[in-house]
Amino acid sequence: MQTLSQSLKQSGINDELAKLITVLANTSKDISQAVRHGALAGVLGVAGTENVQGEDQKKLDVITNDMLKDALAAQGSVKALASEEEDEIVPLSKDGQFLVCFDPLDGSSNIDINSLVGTIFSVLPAPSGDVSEQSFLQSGRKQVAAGYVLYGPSTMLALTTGKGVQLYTLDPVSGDYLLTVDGVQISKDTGEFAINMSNQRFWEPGMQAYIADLIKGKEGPRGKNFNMRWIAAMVGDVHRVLCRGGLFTYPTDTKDPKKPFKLRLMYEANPMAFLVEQAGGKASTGYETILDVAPSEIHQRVAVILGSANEVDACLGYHK
Ligand code: FBP
Ligand code: AFP
Repeated sequence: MQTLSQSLKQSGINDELAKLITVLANTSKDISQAVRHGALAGVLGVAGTENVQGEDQKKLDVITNDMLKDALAAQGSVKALASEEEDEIVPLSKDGQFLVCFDPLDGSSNIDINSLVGTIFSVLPAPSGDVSEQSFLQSGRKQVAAGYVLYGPSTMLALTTGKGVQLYTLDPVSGDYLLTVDGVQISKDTGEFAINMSNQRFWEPGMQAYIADLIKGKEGPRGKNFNMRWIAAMVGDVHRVLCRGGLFTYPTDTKDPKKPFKLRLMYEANPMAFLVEQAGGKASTGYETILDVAPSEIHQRVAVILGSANEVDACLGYHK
């Protein structure tokens, strides 16, 4: 099996980008260790601080954010970073070629229950001149790399540099990421969906009608039974979609009128949409392709509907 460094070399991407991906991957190995030590290392529980979106920061959110920040600062090719756990962008190397956006530990509510969590990252080209928040406001189409690391029964890295999607598994013996699936393809059709059903009464009428028809199963207009899965960590749900198809959505809702969307564009929706499109799936807000959304701020949120192409189309049909 190829190691990550062998497969990056073979992919023909530029050396600087390959080095940056290697740094992200190596840091994720340290994060994997911190996550695995859990309560033994005293890293569970809240840090006593809030992030910019007013959410309690868990100790591991803060620790993993610092790990990535330190690694990227030492790397030299990153002009600035934006993180879910940082209010403002963090300028790094003046002449860096890249901007990196990340959610250091997605699925925070799973940390204390020893369930799935992950790291999500997106790499954008850095415009010339002084860096500011404006430099980051590029559509997801501009991403030069994106991926996630899933800290599950095994640690897995899903990566795209615009040449398909590769899945690597961390070998606990050698400490290398080994290429276990090359050219991931999401099945066009599916009988599985993922949504937080407890928000049903807050969804738009189109989403209510779509999910109601899925639940009617064989006897309903779709003429087949659907199964539901919800991990409460986007990395886990998107990983399942990459492995066996499915539709994942965190739709628009009116639960909190000031916050109609839950997931963040720059470091959750965009990288996942890039992976999903590269694997033959689709990703939409319900009204617009996610990768074409013009960002207005780094912590912006969007509605997300992604996965098996025909099922995303079926869902979008209810939004017209
Ligand atoms: P965090 O970044 O705060 O973890 O929120 C994102 C997320 O955990 C997604 O990964 C997941 O799909 C969703 O929130 C779960 O939301 P809910 O609490 O409604 O189940
Ligand atoms: P298995 O023993 O075949 O894994 O089934 C048990 C179980 O996975 C259980 O752990 C879950 O709570 C339940 O099945 C999930 O069932 P659904 O497939 O109906 O969600």
